[in-house]
Amino acid sequence: MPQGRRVTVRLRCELPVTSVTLKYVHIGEIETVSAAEIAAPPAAAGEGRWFEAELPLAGQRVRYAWQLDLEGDHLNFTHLGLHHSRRGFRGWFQYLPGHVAPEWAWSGVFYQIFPDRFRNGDPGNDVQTGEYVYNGRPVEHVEWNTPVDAHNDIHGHYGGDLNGVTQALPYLQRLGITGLWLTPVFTSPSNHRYDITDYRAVDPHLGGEAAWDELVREADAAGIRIVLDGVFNHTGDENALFRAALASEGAPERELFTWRAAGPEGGLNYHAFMDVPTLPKIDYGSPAAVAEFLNGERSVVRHWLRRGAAGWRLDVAHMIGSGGTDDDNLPLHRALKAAAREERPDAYVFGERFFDPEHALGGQGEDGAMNYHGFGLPVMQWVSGGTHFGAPSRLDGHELVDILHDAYHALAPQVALSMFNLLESHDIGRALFRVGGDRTRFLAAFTLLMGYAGVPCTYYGTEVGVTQSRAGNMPWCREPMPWDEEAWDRELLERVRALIGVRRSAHALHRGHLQFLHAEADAVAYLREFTHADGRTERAAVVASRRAGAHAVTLTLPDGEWRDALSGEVLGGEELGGEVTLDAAGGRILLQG
Ligand code: ARE
Ligand code: CA
Repeated sequence: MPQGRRVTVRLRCELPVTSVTLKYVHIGEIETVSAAEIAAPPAAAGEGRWFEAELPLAGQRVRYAWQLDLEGDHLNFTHLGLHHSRRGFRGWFQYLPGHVAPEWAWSGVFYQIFPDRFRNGDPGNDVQTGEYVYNGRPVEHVEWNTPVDAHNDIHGHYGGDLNGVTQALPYLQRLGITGLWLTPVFTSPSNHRYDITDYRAVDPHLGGEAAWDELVREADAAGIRIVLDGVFNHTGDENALFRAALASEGAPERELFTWRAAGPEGGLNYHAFMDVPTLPKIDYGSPAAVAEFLNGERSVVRHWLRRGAAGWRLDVAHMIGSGGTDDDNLPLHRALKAAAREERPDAYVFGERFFDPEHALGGQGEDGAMNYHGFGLPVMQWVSGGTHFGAPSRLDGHELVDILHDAYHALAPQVALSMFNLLESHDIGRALFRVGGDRTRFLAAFTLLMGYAGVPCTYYGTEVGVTQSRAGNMPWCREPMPWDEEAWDRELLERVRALIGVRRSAHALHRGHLQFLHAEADAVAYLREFTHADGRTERAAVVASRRAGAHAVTLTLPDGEWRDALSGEVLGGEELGGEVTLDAAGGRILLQG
């Protein structure tokens, strides 16, 4: 509850304390303020006395911890628990003053669509074989339901379009989806469209402007918002700006790209994403580039928010810059986000940051990041018991919890709740494939996803059982969605739908704090807890096993009655409280309050 430049923080404490002190970092020094004991708020349940203190808000990131004085003893309380030693600032709680989070996203569930592969709503707009040549090879039309093939990785177009997405809105709505992330939809030659020719036009092969407008209108009516993919590190090599820049050394467009000597054996004379010639790198040392794409009056960022998009996923966000360090790039990211917020005050902007996102997420920059390393990759690695990008792995539940704990606490809670959580995407292996098609193990991971802190996103087709024909990442993870319902795994679909429903209805899962409860080699559990201003607490406990068969797990839960979120079965009671033993196979979510 911010009040001017202070925020009130409260502590419920079951220890026999003599006094409680709030410690915080203020302009580099540790300051303290004593906490006052207050009456328990009206709806508070459970044991304990309540304390309250005013935390002054100086700087962009505030860090604090509690000191508890007991008879002859002092304890520190941080997110690492209770301990005697100070441990520097490790484990201190964080708060970002003035940070405005896109809270609408917290209570939603996203669905990722790769437009060429989701649904062909209008065969009339399909790319025809030989219609044009791209990067020296003619494009090909591929029949729906033909398995993906290496030979047309980039050139094979299945014909999916935005008309198809609009047609599928009732399906998505029934599944419980409230947000879509569409990989790029602007005019581009390849099937993935990360090589954009025209940033201000929806690809005619996806139905063009009319299909976009209709989709936005219908999605809005269905309570579904659309986040677009912003490819701002590079353009496509057929982009008019790049063509002009390439054509003459004197062209004004020249400064928008990054040039280098071609080298003795020839090769590219410009920098490109992963040296892929079709993806020339934009240079944000150029004010014209910043204005054109990010924050000019007519920038691409602004344009599509005006046209109805609800936010941006930033492709290779860490690369967007002028070739400098993360620090050099931060002002640019802040400017991008500020422009987005001017157009749409609740725009959700998150970066694809495959590796460490922490640096970028201290406030004012992106709201969150795709949570690969802090969630999806370790969870899938654990549940599949398999390899981690080719390297053998024996990650067990203890290590998984360590990784998740550190990643969660590296961020302020407002940011952690805005992380974009996912198990799979168009860039990595499909979740069902990685667990060898085992539904039980997949559902364990999916349950962890639906219960976790951050915005969950599921990848198209997984809900009906779409997997891969062979091992690897792209293009194998980009099979066309089957619309013949005979091919669907209905049982899986119903369970996924039910878990999405739990996510959407449980308040503790939207805003709750996260705390790990349990770890053993094959099982992990965490608690989500949210306390309202009146002291009423809502809780959810999430437990998952990576075994394909029954696995009895014993948890120690906060007192009170717990019910299984899916079956409604009551698991605790007055007399039980503490220990609960349950079968964690396939994952369980328990609710209280
Ligand atoms: C194409 C082919 C690939 C081929 C590649 C290289 O499909 O089979 O290996 O070319 O020649 C887009 C397309 C891709 C295309 C790529 C280049 O979607 O199909 O690949 O352009 O033409 C890393 C980055 C991460 C990036 C991925 C692709 O860290 O940011 O690589 N992701 C974004 C998008 C992509 C998109 C681009 C970037 C470019 O989401 O879809 O690619 O705009 C491990 C590694 C990571 C690696 C990750 C995934 O975790 O450690 O570094 O991510 O695997 O591969
Ligand atoms: Ca089509």
